Amino acid sequence: MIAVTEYKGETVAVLGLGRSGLATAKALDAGGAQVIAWDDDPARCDDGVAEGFVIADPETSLWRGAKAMMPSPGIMPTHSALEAARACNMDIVGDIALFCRAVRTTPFVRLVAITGTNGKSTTTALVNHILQKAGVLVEMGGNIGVPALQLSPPKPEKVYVLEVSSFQLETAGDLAVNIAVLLNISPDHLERHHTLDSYAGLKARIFAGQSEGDVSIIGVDDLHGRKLMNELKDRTPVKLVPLSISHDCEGGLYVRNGVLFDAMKASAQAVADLKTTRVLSGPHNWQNAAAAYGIARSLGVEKTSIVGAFSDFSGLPHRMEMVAERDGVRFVNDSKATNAAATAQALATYDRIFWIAGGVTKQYDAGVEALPLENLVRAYLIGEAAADFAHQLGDKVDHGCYDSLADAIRVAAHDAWMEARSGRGVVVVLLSPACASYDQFSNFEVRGEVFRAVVQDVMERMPS
Ligand code: UMA
Repeated sequence: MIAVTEYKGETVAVLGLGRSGLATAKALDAGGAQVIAWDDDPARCDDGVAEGFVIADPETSLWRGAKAMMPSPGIMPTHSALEAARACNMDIVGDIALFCRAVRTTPFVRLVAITGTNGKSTTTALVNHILQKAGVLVEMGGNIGVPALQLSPPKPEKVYVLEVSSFQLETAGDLAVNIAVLLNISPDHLERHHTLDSYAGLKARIFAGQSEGDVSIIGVDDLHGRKLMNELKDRTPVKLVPLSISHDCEGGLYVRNGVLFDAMKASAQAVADLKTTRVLSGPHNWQNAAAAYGIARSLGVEKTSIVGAFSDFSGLPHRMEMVAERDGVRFVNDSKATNAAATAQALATYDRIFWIAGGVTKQYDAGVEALPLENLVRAYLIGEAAADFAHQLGDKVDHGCYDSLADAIRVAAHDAWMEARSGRGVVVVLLSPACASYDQFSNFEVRGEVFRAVVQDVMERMPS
């Protein structure tokens, strides 16, 4: 745990006592602050009491006396306690800002922050893997699941790799990290950020506070990335590294036909054929690999060491995770694909796909009609979105609607095994919902676990 000392002797208010809220409360308490806390879920307040924190309703005067408020990332900016804090000019500071300010005081600590709509977890995990293999003292955290303030204390030369979400960027202030990465921007979380422009504006905060000697890596394959690159070009002393998987980039990193080129310092040099790697072979991962390469090179890791680490990176759960393969049928869990852009990547990666999709659609997504449907053999539709997806697929793709994920998996597995008998190579049963999970599951992780368990059950019941 990191002790946050900047509020020593002051009263501070922690709003939300989930993973990041509890870690924040403990870090502030360890640094000598008087912590008052609240969660709208009484069970979480009980967790706070068990940890020894003072629990007080934000409506009480105790909160008005606080020096600062620390809201959890999942709490909407319109929450009444946040509105009240803004009304009385209270500082509102998120855990990522507290973390960066606390660890930066240790000499030679280096901070890497990664954001983007898709791929940020994979990139974060890949950087962590590369640095570990290169013998660098490294730890990763943030949106990837381990609250930043729960990481272990800083040591000179230690590298912290943070995945940072748009929610966290709302309260991150000037992060001033050594290396900041924006992978891509496509519509997501607009129920909270309202417009794509405001979402993109938040994402751009990843670069806030950077100065000479720092590095900004910017994915320029979408309009917002390109716009940001142009804006920063003439007004930052930071080293700007454009990154593309669609065109060659002078002074940057790019992937052409699966081959990663490094043009950061000198003329472009081919450094790795990503197509030959086990996990990073699909186009969506080329962007992640290129960004991870740029980060590791900027930290002084040798090219050969980075390329070696690409080969044995095992990927992340719920992101195009191969969970089983038998008799020509591969089962892939891509439960993390909660929006159309993420699913589009998965559909472009495999050839003959038995596709399980559905859940709660994001209103602003273009819809399944806009997805690359040419590799689909059949679609198995579930959840709230099933009827709408069925309507959109029409007679373009054979499809059926199912009551549960388990039903969809069983029928898809049967159909896929029938198809695999044709002997034309591996077919894929792919869970890539293009939807949020909360009509059927508490989160995408639970949905992915159910997929794994049902696939396991189907395999066990198969005659050998
Ligand atoms: N709560 C309230 N009032 C509200 C809303 C929530 O009191 O109006 C309370 C809940 O009762 C709960 C707590 O706040 O006890 C939950 O806080 P939270 O939603 O911020 O969840 P944490 O457990 O603290 O997890 C957060 C991130 N969650 C979100 O951003 C929604 C986790 O990202 C992150 O891994 C974790 O901190 C550690 O840094 C998850 C996520 O879904 C993976 N992120 C989104 C995404 O990737 O798309 C952004």
